[in-house]
Amino acid sequence: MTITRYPSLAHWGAFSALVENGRVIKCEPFARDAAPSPMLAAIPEMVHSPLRISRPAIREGWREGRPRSGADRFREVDWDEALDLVAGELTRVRGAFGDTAIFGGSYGWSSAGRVHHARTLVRRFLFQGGGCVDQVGNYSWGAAQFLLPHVIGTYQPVTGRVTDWNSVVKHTRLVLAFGGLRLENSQVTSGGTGSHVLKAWLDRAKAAGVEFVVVSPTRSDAPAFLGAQWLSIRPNTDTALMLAMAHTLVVEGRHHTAFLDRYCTGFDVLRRYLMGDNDGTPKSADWAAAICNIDAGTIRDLARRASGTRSLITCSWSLQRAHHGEQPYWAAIALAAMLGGIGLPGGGFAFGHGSLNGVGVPRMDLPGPEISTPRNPANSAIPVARVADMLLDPGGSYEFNGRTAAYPDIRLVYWAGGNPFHHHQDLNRLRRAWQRPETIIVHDSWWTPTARHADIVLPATTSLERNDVGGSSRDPFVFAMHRAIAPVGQSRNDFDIFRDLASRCGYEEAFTEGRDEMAWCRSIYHRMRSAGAEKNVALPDFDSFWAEGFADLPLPADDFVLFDEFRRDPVRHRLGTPSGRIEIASETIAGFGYADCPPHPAWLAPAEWLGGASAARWPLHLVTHQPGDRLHSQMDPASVSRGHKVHGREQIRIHPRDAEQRNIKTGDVVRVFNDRGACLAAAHVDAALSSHVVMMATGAWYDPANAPDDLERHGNPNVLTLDIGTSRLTQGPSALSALVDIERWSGPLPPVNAWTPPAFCADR
Ligand SMILES: Nc1nc2c(c(=O)[nH]1)N[C@H]1C(S)=C(S)[C@@H](COP(=O)(O)OP(=O)(O)OC[C@H]3O[C@@H](n4cnc5c(=O)[nH]c(N)nc54)[C@H](O)[C@@H]3O)O[C@H]1N2
Ligand SMILES: Nc1nc2c(c(=O)[nH]1)N[C@H]1C(S)=C(S)[C@@H](COP(=O)(O)OP(=O)(O)OC[C@H]3O[C@@H](n4cnc5c(=O)[nH]c(N)nc54)[C@H](O)[C@@H]3O)O[C@H]1N2
Ligand SMILES: [Mo]
Repeated sequence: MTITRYPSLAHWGAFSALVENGRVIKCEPFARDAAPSPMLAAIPEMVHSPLRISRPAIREGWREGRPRSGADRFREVDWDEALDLVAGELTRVRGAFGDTAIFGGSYGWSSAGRVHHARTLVRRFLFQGGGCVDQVGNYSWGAAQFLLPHVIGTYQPVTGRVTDWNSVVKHTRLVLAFGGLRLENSQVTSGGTGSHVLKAWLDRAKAAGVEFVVVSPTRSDAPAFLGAQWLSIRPNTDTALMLAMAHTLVVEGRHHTAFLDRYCTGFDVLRRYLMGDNDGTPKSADWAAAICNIDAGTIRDLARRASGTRSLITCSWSLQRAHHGEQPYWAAIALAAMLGGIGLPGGGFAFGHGSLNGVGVPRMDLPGPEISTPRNPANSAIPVARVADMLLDPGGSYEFNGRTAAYPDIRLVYWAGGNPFHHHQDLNRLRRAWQRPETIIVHDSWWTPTARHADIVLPATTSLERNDVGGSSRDPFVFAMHRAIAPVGQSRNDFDIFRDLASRCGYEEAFTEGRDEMAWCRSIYHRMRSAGAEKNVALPDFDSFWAEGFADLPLPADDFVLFDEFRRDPVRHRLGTPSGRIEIASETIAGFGYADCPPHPAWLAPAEWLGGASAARWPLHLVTHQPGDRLHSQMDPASVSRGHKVHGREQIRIHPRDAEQRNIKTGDVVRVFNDRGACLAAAHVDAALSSHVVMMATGAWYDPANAPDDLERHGNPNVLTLDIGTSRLTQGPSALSALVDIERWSGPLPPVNAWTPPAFCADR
């Protein structure tokens, strides 16, 4: 049998799909990838998985209003019936309740291919049909996105454009990495990557003599070869540590007054707070030591080391995915300003070095390939992570970034390219909220937990079954993605599904703009090529690009240094803040009067943390990090991820002392629980953790047992996490603020059903 190779791309890397007899048998990494992701091995299994949705399906009991249990049977129907039904529901709901009765934010990563990017397509389709309620922000860096414009006039540094690794290797002497530099996370770039380079950059930095200090609840947040100093910190207390470093700088006269005077505003306000002028509490190293469990001498020493050399303060995105997540980011900027290195090569602050492969990678400043999203005529959107609040409280009011708004009354939910039963917090609450809408429509390729909780499920092709162009504004490559196999089952491309729906609703031409799949591939590539031409970057013509399988951008001539122009000329290159400067205190935020986001960086105790009152009852802080062996929930059923399950459960890491107290050993099945829920997991005793911290990866497919106990059997930690906004300013997710307890599971081990497709009822 002959084997044919097709170039393709996933968020975790570029590859060639090897196809034999109509099946993908292997994915070979892109030849120029320095460190390909092992996750490529999951693709053939997933493409041909028994969990593929093969036909459109309708949930039994939907019409009768029976609750969505996740265990309902489905009736398979043909495409015409399904599409008529969907078009009919959209028309009915728009007519009876208006466009804002449709929720189409559809948060989620979808595919790396940009023509077929499902979330872009569903929003485009719904916006053109009259609009819908959208979502703004994201779960990745939602708090930062709405805070940073007030402080530095832009949120560009969280999009990946930070002082680049070239500049760090050459100029930085000390990297202070809050939240660490986790190599596992660098397997991924949204929109894919041609080469995994974090390890190589860290090697070069190490060889250049750069020192690393990693502040984190686990030693494993820094790869061992880095020889980093590990400061074990209590989760969610980085702000106190940063403020105490700032306090040390002030009392020892080490802060850079010339920088603060010329480039910042509001330092006096922060200074008074640091000294305790108003509240009688100096934010000294001794004060912080009791909060973050790091001794005062170490804190003072760190401040001195950072001020005596070219230091870079970088924070992982995880720091702001917590209650009051604005504060560590604002405090990091204030601290970097006090150190005076902002705008100097290798100095200042950065976010996300180590959160994603593309962060800090030298790249020309050009957009990636993208399909455009039209305006939403319904002009309505909620902060992304407030979805359960919205569903539970129609008409209820909420505050967000200086505005007060009311939640819409949602009758129909449309989701394509995301998995809310993966990404949202407090899933038992989401499940209650999810019962409110009359109709839920989902496109996916697999029977995910979200698909099983939907009423109308439409099977989507995977990237291997269609032609596309992929890439990202954070990666120096753009990729041709060739259709490698025929659609599996009766799956169809999201694009074709929406085209046919748009046709039924009378706006096909607007949706397609007269283009078919290949015409869209050409069009988005040409847009990128023209943007390149304006900057004298010559990309090959489409046909050569398509035949070659990729194109790459030349390296930029200069190292990128965040805010170097502002540093050179703060008048000409004033920032986009009201003062044009870095706002260490913000009058705009002061004007909002939010007690949960004061007008300067401040220590605010999170709703749940180890120093709080509830820790007496729930003594362990649960940190939920990104999974090293899958992308969120994607590919969880494949062998790469499955191979790390123990007794079929996701692992939970626990400190030896905490394990011993509970008579728990590595390999034991445990129940992790709090007032919101409980899940099973397999214990892994790990001395590389801070004590009273337990850690679980996200992404095990949600597997709720039925009432009364709501036990989640597989190890999805989002049944335990807290579903509140970071603050009224940004309303980001607070996933990383959760307290739990844990005990050995002695009952019979229930089966995990999440990877078994639903039952189907016979055709009528
Ligand atoms: N506790 C906790 N929770 C978290 C986080 C955390 O740190 N802690 N992190 C959060 C973060 S940062 C993020 S970004 C989110 C991620 O949340 P999501 O992006 O929702 O997670 P994914 O599992 O990537 O879901 C993508 C879905 O799209 C489907 N899909 C892929 N390609 C296609 C396609 O071509 N067409 C269609 N129709 N569907 C497709 C996949 O099968 C999958 O079901 O999770 C968040 N949740
Ligand atoms: N393999 C793989 N890589 C991924 C993803 C994936 O699903 N799989 N997802 C991608 C996505 S969507 C995103 S947004 C990024 C997210 O990137 P991040 O948000 O940076 O990643 P996390 O894994 O959530 O957290 C990184 C580390 O932060 C530490 N941490 C948690 N809380 C605290 C705290 O309070 N203080 C300090 N100092 N440290 C803390 C934890 O020890 C954790 O290991 O990752 C991306 N990379
Ligand atoms: Mo994310």
